[in-house]
Amino acid sequence: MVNANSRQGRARGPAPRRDVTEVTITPEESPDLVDDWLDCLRSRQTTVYNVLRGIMNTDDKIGRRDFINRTLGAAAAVTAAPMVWSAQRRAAATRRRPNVIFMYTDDQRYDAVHAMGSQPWLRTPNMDRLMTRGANFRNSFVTTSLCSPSRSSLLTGCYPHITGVVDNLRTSNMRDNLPVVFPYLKKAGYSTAYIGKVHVPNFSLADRGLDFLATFPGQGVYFDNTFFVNGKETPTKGYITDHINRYMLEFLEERDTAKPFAMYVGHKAVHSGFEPDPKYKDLFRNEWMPLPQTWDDTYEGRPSYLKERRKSWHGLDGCLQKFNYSDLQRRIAACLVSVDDGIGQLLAFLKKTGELDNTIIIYSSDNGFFSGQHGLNDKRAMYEDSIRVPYLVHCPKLIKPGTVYDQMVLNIDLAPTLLDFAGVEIPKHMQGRSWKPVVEGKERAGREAWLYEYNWEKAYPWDPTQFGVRTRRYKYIRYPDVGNTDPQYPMKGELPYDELYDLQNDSLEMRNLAQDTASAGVLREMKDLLKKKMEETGYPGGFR
Ligand SMILES: [Ca+2]
Repeated sequence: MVNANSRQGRARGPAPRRDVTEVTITPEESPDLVDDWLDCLRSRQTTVYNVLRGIMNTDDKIGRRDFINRTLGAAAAVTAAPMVWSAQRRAAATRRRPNVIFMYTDDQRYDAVHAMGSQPWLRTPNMDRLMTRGANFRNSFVTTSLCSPSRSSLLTGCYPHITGVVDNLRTSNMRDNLPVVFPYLKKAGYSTAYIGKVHVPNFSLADRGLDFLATFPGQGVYFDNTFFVNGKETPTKGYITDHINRYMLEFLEERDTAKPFAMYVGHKAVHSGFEPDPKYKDLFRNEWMPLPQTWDDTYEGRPSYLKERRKSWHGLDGCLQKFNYSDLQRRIAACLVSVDDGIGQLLAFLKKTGELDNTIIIYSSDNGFFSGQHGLNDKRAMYEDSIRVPYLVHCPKLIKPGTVYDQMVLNIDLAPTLLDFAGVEIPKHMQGRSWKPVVEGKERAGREAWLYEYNWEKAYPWDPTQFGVRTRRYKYIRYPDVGNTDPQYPMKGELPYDELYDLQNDSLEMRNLAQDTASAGVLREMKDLLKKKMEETGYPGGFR
């Protein structure tokens, strides 16, 4: 196997070269950063808050990049745990460890799997196999419903305000010395690979503990995409999903079979502009796609930005100037067929090599998606369609066919979960928690509540900055007054603004209870819970 620790395609300019295979960040390395970080948390400085809400004021005393590097560097410095493995321990543990695969799409709705029943026109027989022969985590969420921030969490197990990737923009930087999951797995004896889309701005997976890396900068293109395979520029002809599937199989064929393997597969599909393989493009042409129940939402008692967003590129009155609704759904369905083909190839390969029983396959998406629900398109907002993702787990050795889990799992849980299954001690700086105890039947309740964050993006200015907390029953969304003077910032004069939903009695989130006097007690509790979660996760600036 060739080594991936070499030049790799990068989104922009030369990224710093640093071998993080050893994964050692200690307070001794950067004592000043520790002090900075703690000072920030103590003082809740306005400047600090301004930086992390995604707005760079020109009169800030320190630059955004500098701030993130300094403070977040300190966060990891305080908590990162060194790993110590004896050769004997490693060899013994390696023999019984499962292979782990994380495959994810881009912008796939949580219910865009045929076997889930809500979109019966879909043709996803292999996703269906993962679900019916494995498990469906039906309460799976992302802590930011946006590509790059969520992807940074999937790689590190940390919230976006810790990874530094607070939005999709090129000014948003992954902190260079925050470890991703691969060096831990490699050090534990795993053969490691990443295939496909990464899409984290100014970030490269080269030198980050991978034995095989076949990727491309940014979004890539659906046809004739240029990959960088272990640093080598490699043009391709044809459909991107087929090439991602091919590289996946190439890694599996060529890896060191004496070791267990860990592999991420990141698909470009089913991201806009939804371009299917020509051989599948007419597959659904006779399908009639019903409009979702909340299509005609009038947003009564709800934040005013929704009406504006409906008219934008991220709302149906804007988006459907280009796509008609049924055509949009047909395109998405056709893109998923190629992804599903790859799952079929993967299952067949693992069956052939006798590894299927001891391989954990996790299938998900980087964020959810509005497909007309609430009159919206795209993601970002904290409503269920946007924050829920599919989460299928297949491993015959561990999971009985058709298992359904109701425990809430998050994108930040992935990295710690993979390490847990690999027998690696979970580093303290990772903020997610392993769901291995859930699968083992040791944790019936799961987490009680979790923090959501979204930072305003100037490029798509309809959604304001928002924080939120979701419990099993309730959801509270806070649109803070961040003092943004940009003319495009939404809801001026209405901020701060609260939303509260009782998901048990209003699963479609149509009735905002924030002004309901009978719900005042719940609102107060949820607000306190949000403050607590922001503190626990080190959100600089805290609640506003
Ligand atoms: Ca995405």
